[in-house]
Amino acid sequence: MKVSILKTLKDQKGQYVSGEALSNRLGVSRTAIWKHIAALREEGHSIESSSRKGYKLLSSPDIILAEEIQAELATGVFGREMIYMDTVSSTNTVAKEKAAENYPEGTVVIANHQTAGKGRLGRKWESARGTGVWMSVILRPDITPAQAPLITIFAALAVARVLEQVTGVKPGVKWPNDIVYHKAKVCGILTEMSAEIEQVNYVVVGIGINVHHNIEDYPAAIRETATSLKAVTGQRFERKTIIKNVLEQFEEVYRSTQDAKKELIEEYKKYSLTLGSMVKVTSRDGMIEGEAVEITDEGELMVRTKDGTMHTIFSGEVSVRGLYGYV
Ligand code: BT5
Repeated sequence: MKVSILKTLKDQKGQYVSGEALSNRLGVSRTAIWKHIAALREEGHSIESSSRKGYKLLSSPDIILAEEIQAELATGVFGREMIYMDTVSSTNTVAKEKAAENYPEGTVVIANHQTAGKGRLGRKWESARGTGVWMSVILRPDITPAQAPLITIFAALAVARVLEQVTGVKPGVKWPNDIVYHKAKVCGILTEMSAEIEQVNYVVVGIGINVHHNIEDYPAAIRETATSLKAVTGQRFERKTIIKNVLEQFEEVYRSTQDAKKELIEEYKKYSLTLGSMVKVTSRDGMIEGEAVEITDEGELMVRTKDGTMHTIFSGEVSVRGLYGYV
C-alpha cells in the first residue's frame, strides 16, 4: 500500500493528489492513507500536505535498491549478481571475500556507506553515507598479471563516458584512474587482484564516484582537490542511474574484441589530462620528471625526460602539472 501511494504521488510529478482520490483509488480509509504518508516521511520522502488540496511529493531520498537496478540493467553478466549492504568496511574487501568464495564474474558489491574506504597504496577514500556510488565489480579475465592495468583504464573510460552522458559536461581523466572536473577529483578507481605468475585468478575493480557532496562536506585535506556531480552541475543525480550506466558501459568496454581495444585507447586519450603535460612520476625506482607523450595500446604511459630518454610507466604515482597542487 505504501508503495502504491508513493507511486501515485510520483506519477503526479509534483502536483497535489487529494486524500479522497488516494483513498478511492486504493480502496482504503483516509486515515490509513495518512498513516502511510507518515511512514513515507519517516523513510525520508518529503511530502507536503494541505487540508484542502491533499498531498504532494517534493523529493525522495536517493535509495539504492538492487532489484530496481537489475530490472533495468541491459548487461549480460555485470550486476546479474548484486550484493547491496548499507554499511561495509570497503566494498573491495567484501568483493575479494566473495571472489574467494567463487562468486561469478560480474558480481557487484555496492554499499551506501564505507567505514574504511580504500584508495591506492594504503590511502583512505572518503565514503560518507548516502553521498556517492561505492561499488566493486568481480572479474575473472583470462590474462596475465601484466595485462591487468588495462582493466583500470577501461573502467575509467566507462565512468568518463557515463559522467559525460549523464551530466552533459565532459570530464578529464588523469592517468590511470582519476576522473576530474575543474581540476578536482570526482571519481577514483582501485583495482586489486589475486594472481599467480602466469595467470590472474580474479580482479576486483572498485569505483568511487562522489555524487551528492557539498564541497564543505569534505575533510579540509581534500576540499581543494575533491568535487562531486552536485558541486559541478548544481543538479541532483540518482545513484541508481549512474550505477546502471557504469555497469553497462564497463561491460561493453571490458568485453570488446582485441581489434576494438586500439579505438578504446584512442577514446580514452581524448579525455586525458595527462597527455601533453609535464608530469612527475614516483615509483619504486625513484622519481622522474618529463613530458607525457603517449599512452600505449596496453594502457602504459610513455614519458620523455629532458635528456630525450623515453620511459614506459606501468604503474606508480603520477602528478600532472597544474593538477592537485603540483605547480
Ligand atoms: C583512488 O585512490 O582514487 C581509488 C579510490 C577507490 C574508491 C572505491 S569506492 C569503492 C571501492 N571500495 C574501496 O574501498 N575503494 C573503492 P588514490 O588514487 O590513491 O586516491 C586517494 C586520494 O584521493 C586520497 O589520498 C585523498 O587525497 C583523495 N580522496 C579521498 N577520498 C576522496 C573522495 N571521496 N573524493 C575525492 N578525492 C578523495
